[in-house]
Amino acid sequence: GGGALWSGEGECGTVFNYTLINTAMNWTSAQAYCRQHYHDLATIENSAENQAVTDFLPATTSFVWIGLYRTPWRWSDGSPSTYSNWSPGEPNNYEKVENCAQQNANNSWNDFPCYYKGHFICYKGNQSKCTDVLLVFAEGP
Ligand SMILES: [Ca+2]
Repeated sequence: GGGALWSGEGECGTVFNYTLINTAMNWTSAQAYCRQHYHDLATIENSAENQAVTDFLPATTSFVWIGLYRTPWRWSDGSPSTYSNWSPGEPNNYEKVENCAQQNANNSWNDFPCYYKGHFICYKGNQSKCTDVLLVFAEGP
């Protein structure tokens, strides 16, 4: 006999694909590493993403590199995002050599000399992730 096919779509949501790299590198080397192994240094486009990056930071990490640099300020992956979360008084371009951006453990950003070595956040790009589609086939009488 004929069957009835029922299908339901799964739940979908955005997955933040950030990864903390626990190897200290300067900003340029960090960018090259992320581009080779992931997508790029972290792009942060809104406060939710900013929090997602913060969640990666262990208490022992004073800062991580993110994919923001100048001049003008722009994202390593070319993202047009205008979101920013500078610490009060930043970016101050201290001694005119602070051309890369770090995120502090307090969740805000600071411009900092690119040659400093620090841990960093790579970015795979956000992806929409859905649970499996449920397919149920029921035999009719
Ligand atoms: Ca600064």
